[in-house]
Amino acid sequence: MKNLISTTAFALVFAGLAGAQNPERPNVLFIAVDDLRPELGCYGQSHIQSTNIDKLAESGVTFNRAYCNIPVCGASRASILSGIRPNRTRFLNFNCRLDEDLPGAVSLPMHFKNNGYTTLSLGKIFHHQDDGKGSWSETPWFPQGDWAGWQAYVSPESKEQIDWQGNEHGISGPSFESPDVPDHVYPDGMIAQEALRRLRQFKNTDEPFFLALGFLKPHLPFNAPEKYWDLYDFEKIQLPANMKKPNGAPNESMHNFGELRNYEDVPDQGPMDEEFMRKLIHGYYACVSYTDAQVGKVLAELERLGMAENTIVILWGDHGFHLGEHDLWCKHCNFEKVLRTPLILRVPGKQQNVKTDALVEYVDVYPSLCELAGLEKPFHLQGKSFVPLAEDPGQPWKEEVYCRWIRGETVVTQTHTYTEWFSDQTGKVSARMMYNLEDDPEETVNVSEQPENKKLVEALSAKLKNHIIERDNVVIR
Ligand SMILES: [Ca+2]
Repeated sequence: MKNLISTTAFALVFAGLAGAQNPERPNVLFIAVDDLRPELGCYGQSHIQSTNIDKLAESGVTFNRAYCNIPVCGASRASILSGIRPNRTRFLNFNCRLDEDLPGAVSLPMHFKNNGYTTLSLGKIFHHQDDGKGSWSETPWFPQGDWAGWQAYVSPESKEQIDWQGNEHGISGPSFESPDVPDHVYPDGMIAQEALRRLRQFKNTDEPFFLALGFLKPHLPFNAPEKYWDLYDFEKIQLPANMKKPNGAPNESMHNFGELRNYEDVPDQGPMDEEFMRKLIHGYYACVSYTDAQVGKVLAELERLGMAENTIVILWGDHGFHLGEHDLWCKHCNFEKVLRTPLILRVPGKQQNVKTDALVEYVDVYPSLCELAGLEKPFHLQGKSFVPLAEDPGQPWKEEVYCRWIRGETVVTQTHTYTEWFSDQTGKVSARMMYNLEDDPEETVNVSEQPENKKLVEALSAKLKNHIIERDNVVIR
């Protein structure tokens, strides 16, 4: 711990001087979207209406192969905000705390604050509002309303169905609703309103800002104003083509999507009927379009105020999401649909409408933003800045990125994804799976046991072992 504090203090003093000598320090608009998967217009999905995020992508860089390091809200956020990888002892689940798992770590917003930025958190940034102590210039702001907590039900019919006892995840109500209400009745509309108010205030201040907006949708329950449901024709909404466990996949790869089953209208076990599943997909799409509209309001105001040319914008989803693929829903596993995420970066003055297939991961966000703002990178960071990709998106980049979930460790390369599960008792590998993303992008056949893949499996297994040693040996306390 002493090492961390003393070295960081030196880095901060140095970075502070560097920042003070540069009056044109760019602002940062840091937009987190909860449970957003890369099913957006800018990712080639024409059936989703995401015109505002698409417009952002047209003016920046879209990362086609971005990966979260752990597919669950709290842990993914703790990792991205600390620049430190999750491992077998830290950042384990939805309710983890950075302040408990890595006390003393200098978070991304704290680093900006220490370098003269005004840092604000609106909505869901850290999973717990009071986590990341010292990160923000003000107490994090979270919308309040008469809509039953963060799950935010507004229709009387929904409220009647709520089980107010709930559990650790919150109260239990229906999995979606579609009332005819204005945007600002729900939290995300309120977050956008507050963001507009804050941007107008920033217009008249000299200090640069790091404004973090954490939109709650499309996280369950899929509650959005009716007009966003009306953007889609229910009759045209289809179930995914691949709704089966992959051939030869180990049982460790599957789960019972308890997060969804916790809702009152979802059976605790067994299959859901087809129409209901299509309704869930419809709801997810509606929520994506609702959040997209809120993002659009904020970006339009940034433009109107003349601040877009001095503001870096980064938009990210905290992990991917299953909508029935592999007979799975939600996150919490090691498949591509859950590990791969949307990531868009806009840097004023840089190339526009850039797409890159380079492999990047969420520990790379912290060093990237440091580089863009001209701040020293704290020594504890485990990622690599992806800023050079904004200039030259096709250059050779990382050969692999790493993700993990509970006992499953995954390495992703340009062509394959390989996962090993280890036993809690012995610590040894108990199961594995591999998919060839070029031949089988939907991950339908586990090819880890095919004799012709023996050498590749050995090579990827060795990479995982080395990665785990390197990841766990970094001095962070
Ligand atoms: Ca999430």
